[in-house]
Amino acid sequence: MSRYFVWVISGLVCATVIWAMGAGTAGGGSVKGTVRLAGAPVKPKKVPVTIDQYVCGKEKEAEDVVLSPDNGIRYAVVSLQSPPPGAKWNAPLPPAQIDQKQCMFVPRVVVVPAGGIVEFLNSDRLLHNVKSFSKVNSPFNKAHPKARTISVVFKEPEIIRIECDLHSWMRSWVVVAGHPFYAVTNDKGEFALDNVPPGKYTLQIWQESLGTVTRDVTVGDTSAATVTVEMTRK
Ligand SMILES: [Cu+2]
Repeated sequence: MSRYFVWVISGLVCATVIWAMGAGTAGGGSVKGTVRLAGAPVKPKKVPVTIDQYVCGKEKEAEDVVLSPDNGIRYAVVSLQSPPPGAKWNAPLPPAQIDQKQCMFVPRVVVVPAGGIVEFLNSDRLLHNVKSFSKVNSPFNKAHPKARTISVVFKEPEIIRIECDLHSWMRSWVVVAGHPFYAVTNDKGEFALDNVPPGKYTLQIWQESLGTVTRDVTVGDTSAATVTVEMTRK
């Protein structure tokens, strides 16, 4: 293994650790919790596929709300509405990646810091297209042949919908964050924000089709503030 390779790998590891730690602030507690859909479990919606079935298949999960068996919501974005003073990243982060696999964007949601890069990949053996519905950042619309990587810099904080014009069901979201205290819920609906300085905060929870809810939390010196947030269909 070359020295250069080792250097690159250790750089990536450091950057990942810094991201997880919410760089730029000293120590503190954490906020952990679960985001759930209120009410009875809901069956996932399917979307029929009418073109390119040889790659895309015959139907797709709509993924407008992705739930665990007990209604934990995946891909909700949890953040501190007002970050602690001085919160910032100390080092550049590796690019986030959104792949296109069997005519779905994977993952559905990524978070990047303002000024960060998203690499759009295409693992499918057909042409896709990446179209952004940005309002604050510059919008773009690019043809995306197979195996090509399209790198995009997102300068300003914004939640941006990404679609493919060729396959109407394809959708993903780039969340451009203005500070490090952001988390995306996992497949059980769980999240964690670590190294939050003690104090009172308002959590903001956003999900693409359920909207935004807020929740006040108090973070102590060492213990974790634990919250369960319920969202409802409108
Ligand atoms: Cu497509």
